[in-house]
This record gives sequence, structure tokens and C-alpha cells, in this order.
Amino acid sequence: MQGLEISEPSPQAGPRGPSRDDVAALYHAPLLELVGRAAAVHRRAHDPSRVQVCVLLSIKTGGCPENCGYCPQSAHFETPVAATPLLQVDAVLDAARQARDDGATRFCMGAAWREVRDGDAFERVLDMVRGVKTLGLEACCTLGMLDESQAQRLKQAGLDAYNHNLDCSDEYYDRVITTRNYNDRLRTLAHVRAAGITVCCGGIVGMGESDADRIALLHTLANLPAPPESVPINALVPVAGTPLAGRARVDVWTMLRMIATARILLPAAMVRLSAGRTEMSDAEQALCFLAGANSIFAGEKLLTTPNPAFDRDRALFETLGILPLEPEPGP
Ligand code: SAM
Ligand code: DTB
Ligand code: SF4
Repeated sequence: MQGLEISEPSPQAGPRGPSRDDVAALYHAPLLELVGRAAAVHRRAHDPSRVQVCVLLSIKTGGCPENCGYCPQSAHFETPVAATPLLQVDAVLDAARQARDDGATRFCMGAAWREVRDGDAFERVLDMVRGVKTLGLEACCTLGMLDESQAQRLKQAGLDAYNHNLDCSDEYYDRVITTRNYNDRLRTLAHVRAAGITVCCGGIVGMGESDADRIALLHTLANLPAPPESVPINALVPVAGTPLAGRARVDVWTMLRMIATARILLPAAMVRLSAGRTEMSDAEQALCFLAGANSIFAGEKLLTTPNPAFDRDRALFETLGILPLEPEPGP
């Protein structure tokens, strides 16, 4: 398969990473060839029988000043999501403990903020991070934009990962969001990296973008100054009141192409089958795991939208012979 013969990118990527044509050749390869190659890469870099279970918690919901067209938490749209203030530390730690008891090894706290501001709210988030770390979980936050000193403070508190998605291509970005631009996103990612926090960065499929946009996103991810350690691939969850409410569900073949191409381009990354699983059959999810996805978000809610219940995922893992990834041994 000529299109599948590109060498795997160096860990440094940068200018020596794959070209857009390389990425397109992979993405457009015959589907089973692509999935087969991704499965082989996956097996070399990871134990294919292990899938990491992560739990999300919305620590501050709704009322967000950004106008992301997919998001039920934007104050620009009338949606079913009610705004709530920043949770108390104890409530967050109760949820984290429950997540750990349910088999999760990573706990991700999301806030509907445009950016982090120094002050009491940020201090409280730092306390949440410290508390989650004492429970032996990986701690991840997604709080919007942040500057370098805020990233450093999160690192000092013990934060392992920061989620900040590019979501789509640079070219498509202003069709979805106009209150910030691609460079704003890249700047925050650089601050996270500079602070020594691992980067979780991915996108959403099903927003009306083209294959070329998806290829451009994957190309950008594979050419970041250092490869992201974590790549969430979300299927759009259309929510009433948002501009993208009427979008048709994205087909599984597109999800598979995204996941498999991401797996080949970023062999060491955790590729996360993120939003959209409620609408996927067990067989569709199995294909995504075969194509290199090795993490899910578990629990009945993502941030504000429904997600499969723990029991359904437990049954799925049993059917497929998948085991939840064990926690890393503590220091
Ligand atoms: N406000 C912060 C930000 O935007 O970075 C953090 C929270 S935001 C909800 C985190 C990510 O959730 C977004 O970047 C987007 O990729 C994803 N997301 C939000 N709404 C979604 C939807 N309806 N369907 C799929 N993914 C969604
Ligand atoms: C990511 O890429 N997907 C997760 C996590 N990172 C924060 C969030 C999905 C949110 C889906 C919409 C909602 O539940 O509000
Ligand atoms: Fe705000 Fe994040 Fe939703 Fe955009 S995706 S509206 S920044 S919460």
C-alpha cells in the first residue's frame, strides 16, 4: 500500500513531522488497511487489552462567554444547561473518590471559563488538584486559556494533564467559534507544555467540517513542537439551542479514520474515544478500540450530556476481553 508507507514521525515532530499529504494518504487509505496498520502500531506501543477509564466532572457549569457553536455551556445560546457556580472542594473530592472506586484512573475537571483568572476560584481549583492527587488518581483540568504562571501553579499543585482541544482545522475554526482564534489555543498549549504538564488535545468530528479539515487537524496535532500525550476524539453531541443542534450524527467510518490516523501519527499517545459513545453500538465501539482507541470517559454524564452507564461499559469490556488500565504505582 503506497499510501501507507510513510515512516512514523519522530517524537520531535516539528518541521520533520509528517506533511499534510502524508496525513491525507493515511486518512484516505482503504479503511481496513488503515485500521489494520493502526492496530499493528497500537500493539507495538500499548497493551491492546487495556483501556483507560477516565471520569469527567463539570466543576463550573454554563454561562461561558465563548461562543463555541457545539457547546451547551455557552451563554450565547439558549440550551437546557443551567449555570452553576464553582463547586466546593469536598464535593469534587467525593466525586473523585467515587470515580476511583468505580475503576477510573484519571479524573478530569472541566470549567466553563474562557480563561483562568488569578484569585479565589483558581486557588480553589488548585486545592481540588491537590486533593485528587492524594487519592492516587491522574489529575486533568480543562479550564480554558491560561498563562505561563498559571500553568506553573497547576503543575506545582500536582496536575498531570491539561485538556485544551484544537477541535477542528485552523481554516474551519471561525465557522465554529469567533470569540477566540487558533493561535490563542496554540499559545495555551505552549504554556502547558512549558510548565511540564502533559498535553491533552484533540477535536470534534461531525460539525460540518470536510475530510480536508480533519486531515489538517491531525496534521497540526502531529506537528506540535512535542507530540500530545493524549488525543480525545469526540463525535459531536448535538444539543438543542446550539448552532450545531441540527447536525446529523457522524458515521462510524469517519470516527474510525480519525482514530486510526491519530494512532499511526501519534503511536505513544492515549487516543480517547470521547463524546458520542451513547449513540454508538457495542460493535462500533469495538472497531474504535481495534483502530487504536485506548481510553473512554465513563459514568452517566460527560460534562453536561449523557454518556453510557458504568454497567453498560463493564459489560462491553467483558464481551471484548478488555481490562481497565491499572493505576501507575505511586511515588
Ligand atoms: N471551557 C474549556 C475549553 O473550551 O477548553 C473547557 C471545557 S470544554 C466543554 C472541553 C471540550 O469539550 C471542548 O473543547 C470540546 O472539544 C468538547 N465539547 C464541548 N461540547 C461538545 C459537544 N456538544 N460535543 C462534543 N464535544 C464537545
Ligand atoms: C474532550 O475532548 N471531551 C470531553 C473532555 N475533553 C473535557 C468533554 C466532552 C464534552 C461533551 C459535551 C458535554 O457533556 O457538555
Ligand atoms: Fe466555553 Fe469551553 Fe463551552 Fe467553549 S467549549 S463555550 S470555552 S465551556
